[in-house]
Amino acid sequence: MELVSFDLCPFVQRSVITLKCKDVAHKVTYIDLENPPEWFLATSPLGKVPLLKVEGEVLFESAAINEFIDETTGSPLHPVDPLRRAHNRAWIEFASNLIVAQYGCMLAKDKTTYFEAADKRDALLTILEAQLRGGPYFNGSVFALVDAAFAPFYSRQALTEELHPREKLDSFPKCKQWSDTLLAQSYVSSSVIEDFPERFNAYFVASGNFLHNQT
Ligand SMILES: N[C@@H](CCC(=O)N[C@@H](CS)C(=O)NCC(=O)O)C(=O)O
Repeated sequence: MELVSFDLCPFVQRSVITLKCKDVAHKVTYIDLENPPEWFLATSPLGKVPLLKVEGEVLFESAAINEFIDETTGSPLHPVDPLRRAHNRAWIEFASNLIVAQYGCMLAKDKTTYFEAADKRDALLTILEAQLRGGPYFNGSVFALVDAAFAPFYSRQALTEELHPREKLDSFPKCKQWSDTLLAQSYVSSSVIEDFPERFNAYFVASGNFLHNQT
């Protein structure tokens, strides 16, 4: 399997986590999303990463890619019970909304915009916190695809929490505990490029955002 990636993309990270967790041999091809190659534009229906090239097909959308990886390798990470599986799918979509809300905080150029974006993200975290039960994973004792979908949010939050008190998960203790569990897994910690913190910070410093450029 070949995963087409942009090195800071949280959606690609979901698939890397799934591939690593299931010990699936794979290759990652990085592209520059600001200067995408022609072959990428010709094969990616929405012009987005991740893509998964497999058996002569090109799959897109991280949720679909992850389900394919899960169904064709090892024992399933998605719940077997249809009701629970549908429930998890819905929360995977929720995770995408949370990642977009997080990106809004990271892109905000001034304090007012940042606080508005942080309010939107925290409103989602409040809903998520109320949903979580005993842990340590979303469904209980076993890591699932839904955990892979949220882990990239926590990887980035662990970097931004040093920048502003509002970035800390202190008001969301169950999310914090879940984050600690996920980030301690080797298939999560190794799912980003080696110099991820440096590349991540450099990208947002250069964007002129509020969080990385507070004076
Ligand atoms: N819903 C998609 C979102 C993927 C996505 O937004 N990828 C970003 C990079 S993190 C992208 O490729 N953006 C390029 C663009 O929008 O032009 C998924 O889950 O795979």
